[in-house]
Amino acid sequence: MRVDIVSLFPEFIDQCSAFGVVGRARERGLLSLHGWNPRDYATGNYRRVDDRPFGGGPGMVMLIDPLRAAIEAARAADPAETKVVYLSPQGPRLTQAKVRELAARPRLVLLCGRYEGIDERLIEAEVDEELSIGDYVLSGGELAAAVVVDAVARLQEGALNDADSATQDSFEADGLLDCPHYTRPVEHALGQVPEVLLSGNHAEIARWRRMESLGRTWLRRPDLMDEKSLNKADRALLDTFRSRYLRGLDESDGDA
Ligand code: 9D3
Repeated sequence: MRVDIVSLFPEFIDQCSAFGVVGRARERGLLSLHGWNPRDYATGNYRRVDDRPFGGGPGMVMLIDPLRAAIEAARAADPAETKVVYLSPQGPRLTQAKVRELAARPRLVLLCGRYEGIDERLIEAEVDEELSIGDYVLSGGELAAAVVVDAVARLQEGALNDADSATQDSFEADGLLDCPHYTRPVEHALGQVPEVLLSGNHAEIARWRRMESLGRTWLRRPDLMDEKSLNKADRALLDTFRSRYLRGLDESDGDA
């Protein structure tokens, strides 16, 4: 997959994608990143990329023409059809479903804003989709673009090694949170590893992990869970988790 990034700081996303799974995907040729800096397409002695907002107010607005030239250069670099995604606080929030959709495309142009934002006419003319990464204020779209690049890169066929376990991930399997993980040593001053994980009984271990995933999702992210759509086995596991959890709460009440 090819991702073109239009940004005043294209090196930033490059650096964000140099390590780990994403770095390896790039080394393996599964992902290529190309930066396009609107500054390089700005004209005049000052190479301006922004100006003051009509109507007044604080901050600056990115100019249409340098951005448009950079987007057109990015489009022209590869004939495959491309979608232009503008990372912006006004977009719907990025989800794993959207990540899967973007990851399946041959290429993508990511547009990053700085300052107060981009002239609305450029957005209307060139942008296919806006995406936010969450309800907090960043100082520009670059970190959000790096998030998109990371999330789509690891879904490229061959990007993950067996050890990276794409399908066991929360969200990717069935939208549940992950179960807890443990490694050596078995006994530690901070506590011991749950007995079941040492049992060698793989069916029991799978059941325990499923129960923990269900239980944690119920406790921490009930918004992700539709209990009515759980099958019988999952409902039974969640009931077991709940009764153990409630008993645990009882005990701590008793101690107090
Ligand atoms: C303080 C500035 N705000 C005035 C009400 C508006 C504003 C403009 C530009 C807020 C943030 C930004 C820059 N943010 C992004 O470019 C951005 C972003 C974000 O801030 N949060 C979550 N997702 C994203 S994607 C791009």
